[in-house]
Amino acid sequence: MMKTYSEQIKIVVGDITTLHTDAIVNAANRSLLGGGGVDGAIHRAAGKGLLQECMTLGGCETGQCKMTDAYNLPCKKVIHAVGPVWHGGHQGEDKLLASCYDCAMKIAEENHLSSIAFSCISTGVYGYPKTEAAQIALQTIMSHIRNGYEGEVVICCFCEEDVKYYKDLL
Ligand code: AR6
Repeated sequence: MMKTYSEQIKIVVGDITTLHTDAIVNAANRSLLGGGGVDGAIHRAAGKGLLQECMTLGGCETGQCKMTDAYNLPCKKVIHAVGPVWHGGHQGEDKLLASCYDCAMKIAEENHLSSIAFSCISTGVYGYPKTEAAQIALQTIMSHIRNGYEGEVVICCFCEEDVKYYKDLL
């Protein structure tokens, strides 16, 4: 059956730590040792086991991802993505943000994950403009769907206002 891309993409509002998808994508920093925002919420909800596993990973480069178990979270896996800090847009921020989504989708494909939920990487403390970030997120996700990813992709917005950036594009 033919699918339109947006049938596989769902936008939800809420706390990503409550989602039961195969994986959730964290907006982490290069240390992978926790922080504020969604990263802090994920570490608090997952419990100490997550930090212990993250300590074995040796950090992660900006634009890349690493996957861990989910411990006390209701999802099965956590994909930790390190988004770029926004410096005005002339330091390759767009490529680095696209690379985060690309890397997370590749991990989902390689591990046969049937659903993946993204937080809005870099759009909090890291200051990435939300319209541009939503465009990059959807373009990258859609290119994976076009190339055969059949699972469900959830975009988890933390507040209702953020939904419009994605809805307008879909
Ligand atoms: N569920 C879903 N989304 C959330 C949640 C939650 N529980 N909490 C916040 N958000 P941010 P960044 C949204 O700042 O910009 C951390 O300290 C939030 O509204 O968490 O990539 C890391 O350790 C925003 O839309 O991540 C890094 O040091 C989005 O998540 C740094 O912040 C991302 O905001 C990463 O900054």
